[in-house]
Amino acid sequence: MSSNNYIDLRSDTVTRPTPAMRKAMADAVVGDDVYGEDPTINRLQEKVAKLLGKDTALFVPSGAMGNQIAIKTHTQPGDEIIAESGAHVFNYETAAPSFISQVQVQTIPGKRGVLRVEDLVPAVRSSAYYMPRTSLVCLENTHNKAGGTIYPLDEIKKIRAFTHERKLALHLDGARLWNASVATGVSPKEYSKYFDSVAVCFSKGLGAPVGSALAGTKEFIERARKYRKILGGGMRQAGVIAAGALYALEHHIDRLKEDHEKAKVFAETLSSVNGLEIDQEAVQTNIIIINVGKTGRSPAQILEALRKKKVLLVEMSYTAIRAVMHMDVTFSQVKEAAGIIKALFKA
Ligand code: TLP
Repeated sequence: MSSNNYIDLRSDTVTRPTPAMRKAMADAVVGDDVYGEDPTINRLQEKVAKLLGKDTALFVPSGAMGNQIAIKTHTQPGDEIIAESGAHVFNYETAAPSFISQVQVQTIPGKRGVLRVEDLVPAVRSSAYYMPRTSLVCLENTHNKAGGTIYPLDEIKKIRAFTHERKLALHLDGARLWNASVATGVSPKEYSKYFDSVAVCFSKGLGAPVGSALAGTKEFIERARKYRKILGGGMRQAGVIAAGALYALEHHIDRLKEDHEKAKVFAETLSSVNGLEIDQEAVQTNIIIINVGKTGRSPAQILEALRKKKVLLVEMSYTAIRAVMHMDVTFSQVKEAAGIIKALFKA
């Protein structure tokens, strides 16, 4: 349950470990992972590699670190990478591609977060010496800023064929890949098959307190391990947190469908509210983006009014706010929150 009687829908990152997860963490067998000797981390990495069908995986403290290590490992300074305009790697990782990897990001607006191969073809630079070298394409599944939208597998396959032909690396920000998989029935392994590297998170919908992983070939992960150390992500007896991630993978994937149902209920309740606009077709998993541009109130004003009623949402853009469903809110809290928002716009 959310603390202080707030219904906290700011993110699926706000969950607290369950008693059973805490027990698994307390009981974890640990060792020094900088020596590769933490059995729980090794078990987690093996499990993730298997789930994603990759040679190997690397435990990292955060999703941002997983993505940024991937970008660093795939590129050289002065390169250009391509991402959708709303991509997390571009918008919410504090300009890390330029700060850490010294690459620039070419962004292309997609439809509901999805870039098609036709969008990529003209974006890849020619080999003229004065052009940046395009070296990497990053996709996001599910797509956060677009509202938890799912990348169609057919489009991923086409993009893979294209990037392969043009010798570009393809990275997946799969922070919420589990949500995409539960919603479509397409396995994480099938989604991952088309990517050179995949970053996944355990601390979003799966409810673990900390942790993400980056998966790829043995050679790729060996180089990535060096960058993890450079960035300060070489941890010691971190099996304590890896145990939470393992517990999450073993127990919390299937239940994501409940969060998707909550999102539908929430979005439908708000569909007829004056001034609020929700792209119902974009509500495919656990995120709802509400456009408030026509309410005459700013996101900040709306969020403040909701906070007073003990409902927390977050600003997503100049005209939009976001609600995210997760395991620490009940169906009745979700209905209550939707009712409070509805009431706010009746007056
Ligand atoms: N996203 C957070 C915020 O940064 C917006 C959230 O509350 O949704 N990729 C995607 C698609 C993400 O949504 C996030 C987190 C990350 C990467 C970064 O993960 P962390 O926060 O673990 O670095």
